[in-house]
Amino acid sequence: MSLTFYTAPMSTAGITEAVLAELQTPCERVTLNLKAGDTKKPEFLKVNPNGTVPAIVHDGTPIWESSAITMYLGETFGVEKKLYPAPGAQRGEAMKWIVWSNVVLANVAGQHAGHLGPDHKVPDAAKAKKAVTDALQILDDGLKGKQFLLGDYTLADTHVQGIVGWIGMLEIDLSAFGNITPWMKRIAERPAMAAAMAG
Ligand SMILES: N[C@@H](CCC(=O)N[C@@H](CS)C(=O)NCC(=O)O)C(=O)O
Repeated sequence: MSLTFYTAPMSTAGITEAVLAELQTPCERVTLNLKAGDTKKPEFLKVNPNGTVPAIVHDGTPIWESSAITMYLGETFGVEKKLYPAPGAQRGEAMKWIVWSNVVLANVAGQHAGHLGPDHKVPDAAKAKKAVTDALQILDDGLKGKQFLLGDYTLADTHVQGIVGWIGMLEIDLSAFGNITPWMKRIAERPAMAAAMAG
């Protein structure tokens, strides 16, 4: 088995870093320097033509998009370890949260992030921020009465918390969400997460 992981510090690849830490799957790590333009170099564009991290190559097959990587690593290495559901309704729920966090949550957060900094006072900044808090409310409601998204901890939690952690750095008060805040704390206390953060 060969698994290569293309990563960069302080990037979306942190999600895959956490997923691999949970799975304890050995891999060869290639750390790229975003500022030096490593993701746009021809040798990396052969792996990921989008020029973004994370990307993995498993036994010769390149896979990009963090949500696809989480689901692929989960189904390949996580089922026996009880970190990812077997095919069925629970698998569907895991996929729902993982894809939603990239397609909906990260998207509205990205639009809101565009309003921060010098352009902070643009007219629809309040609307952009509300789109983020509305999406976070969906997550908060999904966590109601549960320790984790599917009840027990899965890689869906690992993935979604990565996006929420980023949102916490975008002038959004996560403490306003009564279920998200303790959920983030429970995840941060996991040894694999501590290791991923330190790594
Ligand atoms: N939707 C992609 C987003 C990946 C992405 O935008 N990665 C950024 C870092 S956070 C990147 O590699 N940018 C290229 C660069 O800055 O050179 C995913 O979830 O994997």
